[in-house]
Amino acid sequence: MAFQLPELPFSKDALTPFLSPETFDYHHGKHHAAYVNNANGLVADTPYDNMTLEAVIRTAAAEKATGLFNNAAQIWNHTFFWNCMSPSGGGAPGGRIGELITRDFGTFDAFKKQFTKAAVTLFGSGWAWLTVDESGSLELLQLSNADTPIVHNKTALLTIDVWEHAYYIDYRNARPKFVEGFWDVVNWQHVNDILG
Ligand code: MN3
Repeated sequence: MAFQLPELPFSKDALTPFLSPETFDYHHGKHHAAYVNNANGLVADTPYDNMTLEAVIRTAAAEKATGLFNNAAQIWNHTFFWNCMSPSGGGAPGGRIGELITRDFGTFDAFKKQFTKAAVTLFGSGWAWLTVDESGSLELLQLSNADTPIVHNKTALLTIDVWEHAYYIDYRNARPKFVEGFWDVVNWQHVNDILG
């Protein structure tokens, strides 16, 4: 079963001016697509061939199959990232995630500052994540390159891609401006759906 590039959950002009259609042409149409094509090439005619994407990620990590892990994890991370944004998103969260953020970070502003800092200060390429562990505690993670909460036994709730390819077309080198704009599109409904 070959992996497929998922459709974006919004039209590629839906998040303008935060992100331009050109960014999605490259980020989804070329980068995400390349991870799908690379992973399909690497699993073909191997024992990985019939595994789910999450099983490929866990197994490749355990077997130190670095090339496959990187491409498979990047498929999953990008699909998750698209679902973290919505043209009707932004603002302060309600529902369960609103309650958990208040419980674990004190205020939404305090959470926003810490998540922003994790995203802005991550050195090199990677992802900032909000996760929840088995005990139900929220935790921020800075993960480099393709690393993913799946192999850290955390459930992903929210992420921002801070690889340069995520923002260079619209913001050049100004990662902090990109991260600032993210708050206007955060899809809190998606986070609450995960929490059930
Ligand atoms: Mn990316």
